[in-house]
Amino acid sequence: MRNYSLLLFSLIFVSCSLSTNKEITTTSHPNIVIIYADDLGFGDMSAYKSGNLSTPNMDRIANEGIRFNNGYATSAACTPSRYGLLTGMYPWRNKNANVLPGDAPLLIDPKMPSLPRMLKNVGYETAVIGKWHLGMGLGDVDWNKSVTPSANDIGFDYTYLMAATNDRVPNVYVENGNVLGLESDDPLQVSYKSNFEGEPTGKDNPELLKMMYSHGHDNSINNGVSRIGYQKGGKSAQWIDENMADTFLVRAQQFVSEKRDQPFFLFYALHQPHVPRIPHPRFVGKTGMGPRGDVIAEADWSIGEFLKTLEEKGILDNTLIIFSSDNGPVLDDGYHDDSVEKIGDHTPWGPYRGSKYSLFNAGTNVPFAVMWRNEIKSGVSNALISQVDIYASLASLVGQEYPQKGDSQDMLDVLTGKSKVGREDLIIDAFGQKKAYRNGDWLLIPPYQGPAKPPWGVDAETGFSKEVQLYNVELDPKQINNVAEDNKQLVNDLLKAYHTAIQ
Ligand code: NG6
Ligand code: CA
Repeated sequence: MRNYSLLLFSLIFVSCSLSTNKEITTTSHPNIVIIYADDLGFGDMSAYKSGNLSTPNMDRIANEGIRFNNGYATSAACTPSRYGLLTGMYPWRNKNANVLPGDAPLLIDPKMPSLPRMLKNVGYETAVIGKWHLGMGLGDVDWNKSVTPSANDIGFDYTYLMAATNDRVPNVYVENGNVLGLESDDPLQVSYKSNFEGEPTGKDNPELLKMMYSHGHDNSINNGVSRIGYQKGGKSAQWIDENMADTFLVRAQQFVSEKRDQPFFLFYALHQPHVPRIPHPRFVGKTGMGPRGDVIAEADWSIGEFLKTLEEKGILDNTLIIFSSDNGPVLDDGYHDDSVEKIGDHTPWGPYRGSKYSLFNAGTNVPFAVMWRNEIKSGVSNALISQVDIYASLASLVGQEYPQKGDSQDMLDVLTGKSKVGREDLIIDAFGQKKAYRNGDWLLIPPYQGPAKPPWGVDAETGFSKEVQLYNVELDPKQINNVAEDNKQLVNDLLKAYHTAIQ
């Protein structure tokens, strides 16, 4: 009798755990991967057929899934867009959500709603690998100790990060809050105020540079490239830019291979084509467009290898992959890297006006594609969608709700191609948190006092003007005709709607 009960108990136990596993691996809980490029323009991805580069692996995501023509980053710069993506909240609601220095404290309050924590709470294993740029620690970080709070405190189980950008110190990898490869007799020091005595800089020691800066970027030197900010020591931990793509790829492959039997969420945050653009020698000269083109080829290859791993592990079909970029493209962003000289006829901004840092359309209308072979039929969508919607949409997928009134809208049916009706409107912002409003085909830029170009020397248009601007992005993608003057009533209506939307 006793044995019989034991058997019954074991059977119930086994079938319960099986059914739990089954529930978790069905269509409601696919693996989720966000592959996020850094400064990749609409026209840089060949699936959009508006530039000269070839990106077959990025295109595969679009061709086997859905290519969004009106997919937006929340901002024309990195930190704010990442903030919007991970919190479901427009970044301009937080006055600190601007491009951060490499020693900034963690920007996302661990008490805020966060995409990784929402997924973790329903059983996902979560990881972020690659560029972070959302701060870590509480300020005044001691890089020689465990840095906390960090990405691990907002819901990521595993984190392998570049703290800020590839052009900002510290130039080290931080794994779960710990700088990798440090030696105790050579501590790492970082400052954004002044140099450490005796340390070379790009400004004073240009003879040590393998790539010359064009504006900014003349502080501490690592791997023959001067950066923004000062650092001393930690030599054994300093990264080699040429190996960065492989370094992140291997971790990403390892994570999905290890976690293949359970639902996982990976935020794979590529560092390309942000400056300094330094591809592995395997990719040098691949595109004839200089380093900017070559690092895009390298990013594309990395995506291909990553997809291959998912395929080999038998999990590609049930992995929902979102591919996008944190902001629009830029050519010379601070280094002489031939990005201007070798651009030829290529149009990183696609058919649009603007770039990174711009309220014009190309600043935020970025590559956006979603693939999930088990569930999504391939196609093209013109629905208006923002990266801020990813939170609520994925919450809806896994049976959760966005926990408070946020900006994120549930676009699950749009993401999966069941609906072509996207958002009615959205807000974008450019540097200094200046906002613009897209509603239908209209892009409204309210009047601003700010400069027409960012003040630090980059060749970009902010889109700021003292006059109100109204463009029909569909009919006039180059945003040549400001039709505000001829459509006063419409401008008033849109301004009213804009003011309601930013409440
Ligand atoms: C700017 C940098 C630029 C880039 C950008 C952030 C200078 C002169 N320019 O301040 O090179 O690093 O910040 O880019 O310092 S982002 O994609 O991470 O937002
Ligand atoms: Ca960026």
